Amino acid sequence: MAEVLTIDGEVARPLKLDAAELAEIAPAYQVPDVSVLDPKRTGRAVRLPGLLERAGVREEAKWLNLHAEADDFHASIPLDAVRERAVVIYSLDGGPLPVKAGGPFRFFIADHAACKTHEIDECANVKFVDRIELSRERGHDNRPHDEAEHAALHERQG
Ligand SMILES: Nc1nc2c(c(=O)[nH]1)N[C@H]1C(S)=C(S)[C@@H](COP(=O)(O)O)O[C@H]1N2
Ligand SMILES: [Mo]
Repeated sequence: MAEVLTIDGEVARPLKLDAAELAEIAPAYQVPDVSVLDPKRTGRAVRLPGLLERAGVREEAKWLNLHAEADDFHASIPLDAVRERAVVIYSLDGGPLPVKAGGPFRFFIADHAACKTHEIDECANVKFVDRIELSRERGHDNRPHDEAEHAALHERQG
């Protein structure tokens, strides 16, 4: 089964898109090389507004809930704060984005703050994201919230 990214919640048209369908989103929303956003990152990405437009995001949507079923990691962030600078990285060198790069889909916020310094921090760059859920209220978030938890998470990630 192809890997798909679900976009649902406060949207007119819930979507399930695979990498090929993400690549078909209008060129204006494509970022062919994410290193332009962060020199340490590679791959092809699509800007968040391209996804929101396809899904028909509702006015009431205020929070973006990023879910990674693979390792049960979740972040809930205010939509307006990231709308114009968030992307989903979905491909590398013409193939799928590898798991070791956070694939098949990786949420990425340009100019994110350092870990735990803000709601919009590096920890919200959710790897293996399989569902982007729009909501009116803040949703489930299990990002590490103290130094020890965070160190333990990074230890597990290697
Ligand atoms: N699915 C998932 N995404 C995740 C994490 C995680 O444990 N699981 N860790 C987060 C944290 S705490 C950080 S700081 C960044 C690290 O991303 P990097 O390994 O690409 O630098 O990924 C974030 N995304
Ligand atoms: Mo982090």
